[in-house]
Amino acid sequence: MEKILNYINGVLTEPFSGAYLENVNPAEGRVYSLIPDSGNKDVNHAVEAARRAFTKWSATPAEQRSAIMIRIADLIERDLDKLALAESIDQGKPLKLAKTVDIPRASANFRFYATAILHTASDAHFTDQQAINYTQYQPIGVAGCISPWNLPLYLFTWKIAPALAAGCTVVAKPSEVTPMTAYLLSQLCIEAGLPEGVLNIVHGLGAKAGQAIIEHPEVAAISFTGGTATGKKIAATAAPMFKKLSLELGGKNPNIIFADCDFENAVSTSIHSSFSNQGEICLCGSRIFVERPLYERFLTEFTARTRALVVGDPLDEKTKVGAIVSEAHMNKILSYIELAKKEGGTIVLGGKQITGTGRCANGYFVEPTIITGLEHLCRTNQEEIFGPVVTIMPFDTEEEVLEYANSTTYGLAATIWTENLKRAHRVAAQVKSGIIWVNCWLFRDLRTPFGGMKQSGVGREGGFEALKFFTEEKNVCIKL
Ligand code: TXE
Repeated sequence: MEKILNYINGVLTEPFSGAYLENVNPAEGRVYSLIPDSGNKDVNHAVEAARRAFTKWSATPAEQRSAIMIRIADLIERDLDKLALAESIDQGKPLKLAKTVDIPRASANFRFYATAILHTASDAHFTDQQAINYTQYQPIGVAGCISPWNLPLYLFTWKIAPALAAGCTVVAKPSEVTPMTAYLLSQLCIEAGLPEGVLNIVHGLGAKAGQAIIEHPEVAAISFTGGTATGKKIAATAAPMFKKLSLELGGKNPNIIFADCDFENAVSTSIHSSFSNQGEICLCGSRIFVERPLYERFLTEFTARTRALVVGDPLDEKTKVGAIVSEAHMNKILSYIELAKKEGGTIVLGGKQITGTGRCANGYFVEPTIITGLEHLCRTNQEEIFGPVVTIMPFDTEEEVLEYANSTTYGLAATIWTENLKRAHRVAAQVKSGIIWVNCWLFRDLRTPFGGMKQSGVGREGGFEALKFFTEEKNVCIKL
C-alpha cells in the first residue's frame, strides 16, 4: 500500500515514530494509502529546517523566488490529470470538478503570487519638509499553514503561495483526511528546485501535528482554514504568544432570492451553490430564502433539478454529486437531517444515505436533500452542516429576510438574486458577510480580499493583503 511521506528539509521522509494512519477512499469506503502520524519531533525538525532556510530565502531576489514558483505552477498544470484523480479519490469529489476547478486554481495560486511579488509597492510620506517616512514590509519568518479537507490542494496552495512569495519559509499541514495532493505537491517542489527547507509539509492529526505547529515558538504567523471550533482552539493557543493569525472558518450562508430575479439563472446557479462538492464548500448557500410570490415556483423547479442530479462514482463523467469525505462526516450530515425532522422540518427531497454500486458499494453517499418548514432560529438553520443539505424558507419583506440572513453566528458569504440594482446594493450593504455575490456565485478575482465576519473568522486571504499578512510592517522616519 502506498505510503505518503513528510517533506522536510527538501527530502521525503518517514515520521520519527514510524507510525502511520489510514487514508480512506470515501467512494469505496476502503483504506488505500497510509499517512505519517507525525508529532512534536517531526514538527521540530521541520521548523528547524524552515528557520535555517529563512535567511537565504528571504534575501533571494523577488524575481528568483517568482521564477521557482512559476515552475511549480507549470508542473501542477503538467500533472493536472494525475493531481485531479488523486484529489477525487482522496476527497470523493467528482473528478470533473477537480479537473476544472481545484487543480487549475492551485496552479493559479502559485502563478498569482509569483507575479504579485514583482509588482508590490510600499508607502512613503514627506512630512512638512522635515522628514521622510516610509514603510517596509519584511517577511515575518517561519509561517504555519494548516488547511482542511474540502478543497485540499486549492486551499493548501492559497496559504503556501503568498507565504513563500513574501519571503517566508513554511511548515504546512494538510488535512489528515485528504493528504495525497499535498504529498504530490512536495514531489513537484523537489522537481522545481525549491531550495531545501523553504517549504516543509508535515502530515498527521490536527490535535497532534497541527497543535505542535501552532505551539511552536519559532512559528511567527499562522494561516488556518477549517472548522470554527478548531479555530477557537488555535486562537486560544496562539494569542498569548502574540502570533499573527488568519482564521478562515465555517459558514451558514444565506442565498436570498427576490421575485424579480432572473429565474433561470437563480435556479441553475443555486443548484451549484447548494450541491457542488457535495455541499462541502464553506461558501455554499445552505439557507435559501425565496420571496413569497416566487416561492412555490422556485421550490418546484429547484426540487425537480435536484432530483435529476447524478449521485455516485466520482470518477464517472456524469456524476454531479460524489462521495462524502468520510464516514464520520456522513454520519454527522445524516444526524442533522434527523434533527431537522425533530425540529418540524419536511424533507421535500432526499434525506437518506445512498448505497453505491460496483466498486462504490461501501462508499459514503448522501442524497441531495431539501428541507422546508423550519424556523430560521432552529439548530438546523443555525449550525454548519457542510453537506448536500439545504433548507428553503419564504419571506415577505427585505427587513424580514435580512433578519433571517443575519441571525446566525456566522458571516462568511451570501448570494442575492434580483434585477433591481438599488435593492441589490441596499441589501448587500446590510447582510453581515465578508463576501456578497449578486446574481452569481463563487466568482472570484484573486486580487480581492477573502474572509468572514463574526465567527467565520478573522483576517483576509487573497490579493496583496495575503502577502502583507506574512510580513512585519516597519516605519522608518528620516529627519531632514
Ligand atoms: O475540520 P478541522 P474537520 C467545518 C465543517 C466540518 C467541521 C469539522 O463543518 O464538519 O468544520 O471538520 C487541523 N491545531 N469545516 O474536523 O478539525 C486538521 O488536522 C492545529 C469547514 O475536518 O477544523 C486539519 O488540517 N490544527 C471548513 C484542519 O485543522 C488542527 C473546512 C481542519 O480541521 C487542530 C473543513 C489543532 N488543535 C471543515 N485540530 C471551511 N470553512 O472551509 C485540527 N486541526
